[in-house]
Amino acid sequence: MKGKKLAMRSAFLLGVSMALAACSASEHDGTFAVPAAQPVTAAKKAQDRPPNIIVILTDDQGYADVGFNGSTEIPTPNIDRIAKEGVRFDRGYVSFPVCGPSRAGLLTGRYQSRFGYDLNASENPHDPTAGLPLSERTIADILHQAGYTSAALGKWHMGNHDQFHPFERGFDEFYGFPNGGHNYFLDRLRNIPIKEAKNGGQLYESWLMVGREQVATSGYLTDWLSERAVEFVERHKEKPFFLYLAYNAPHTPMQATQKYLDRFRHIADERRRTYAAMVSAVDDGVGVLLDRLDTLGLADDTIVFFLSDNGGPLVRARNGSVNLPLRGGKGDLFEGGVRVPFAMRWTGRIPAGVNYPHSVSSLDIAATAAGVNGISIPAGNALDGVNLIPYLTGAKKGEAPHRQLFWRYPADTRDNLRIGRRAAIDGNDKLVEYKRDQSLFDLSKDIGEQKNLRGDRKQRTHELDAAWQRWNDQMAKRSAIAIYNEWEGS
Ligand SMILES: [Ca+2]
Repeated sequence: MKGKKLAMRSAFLLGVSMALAACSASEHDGTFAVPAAQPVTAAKKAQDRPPNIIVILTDDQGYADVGFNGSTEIPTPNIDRIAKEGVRFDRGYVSFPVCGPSRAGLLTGRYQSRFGYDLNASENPHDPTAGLPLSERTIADILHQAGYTSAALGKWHMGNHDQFHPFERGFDEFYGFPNGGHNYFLDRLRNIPIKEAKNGGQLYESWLMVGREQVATSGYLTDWLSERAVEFVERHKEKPFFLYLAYNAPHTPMQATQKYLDRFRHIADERRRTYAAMVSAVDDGVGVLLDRLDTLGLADDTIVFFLSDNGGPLVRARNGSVNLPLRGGKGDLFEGGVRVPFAMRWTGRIPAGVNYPHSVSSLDIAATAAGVNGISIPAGNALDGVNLIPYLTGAKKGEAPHRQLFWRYPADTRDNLRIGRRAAIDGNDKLVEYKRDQSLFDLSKDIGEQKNLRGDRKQRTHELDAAWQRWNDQMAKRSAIAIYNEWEGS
């Protein structure tokens, strides 16, 4: 029986690899071609007003589990529209391989290590140090000065204390939950005030928040969030808006409605089947949202990002995701932990149907939002990302947005100098260190990080190590937050 299971698993993995190989040979051939006909009218129209910005973030979705990265088992035609009508990032990275720090980086546009957010924060609702430090500004804060209306939908995870509420961080509307995850069947939730929650399980079961209030809701969480997203866009169609649509799908618990499960009867493994259903529900929501942008005539005026907050988990919180051909998953600094499905669309302004070969980062989202509005950032909150638009379509086309990217993952302590794992990318070369064991990989030839070149390229290994040390010297030496294992309810 076990042998048969393994054989099936191998056949499945081979299928994924073949699908990816086929994909890279045809649709994504590495070229960066600008379509001949740029719709000038659309470009002109878009310049008349600041663009709306939508960030669609999924939670723990595998690199291989979107159509635009080659998945045929889980069709995502609507998410794929973003890549087809815009840019698929071949090397799209997040700044950390688990939820909290990754989101802290994305929302601020800064390496979260700069402000000591190096691990998931404690979920203690009474701890004023358990969340995104108040010294930091979010994308919503940045866009507020340009007159945007902003909404946070879904998973917040930037602190359960009142002072970390999205309304205190630049957002005007909030529909979701403040902690790091949630149950999906809304009719089964309970009236547990966040402040009275004794543990993570109670937070997962608590009523959702609308604004600052917790209210009874019904339906399926993913659908509910998609409906709120469409309503928000409808209500704010006349003026620039920022929508941060942070689905908690397909993060555990594995819960899907029959409507979505029925699409995947052919998947024998129950976890994988439920995962596929949860991704499919997100895809339906993305479809409704993109359709609404079309009907409202806003597609040309709206930048849409899609990405996952980290790689698919293969061990803890395993959800049935696949990151192949990447090595590792959530929690790893191998590509499977930090290289995610990532696409961007700005119809008429950036090229369409392009496979972008250079490294980009989730840190670039805030910088792009600031850049398209000409907003300058105070030195104390200087961004680590770059405005991607000139790289995709303007004077910097052909240049790489980032020569280098860095990661660090401390041991489970507030001492950030006790590094458990770290990584640096410089061009195609990547240094990865686990417990002082270093590896050097050439990502241009070895996407799966199988061949350690450290022995052959000692000088290069040393250069990346030194670059990482220089970066690390600028980062916080101590955690500025209470960390996840410091609450008795963890
Ligand atoms: Ca996550």
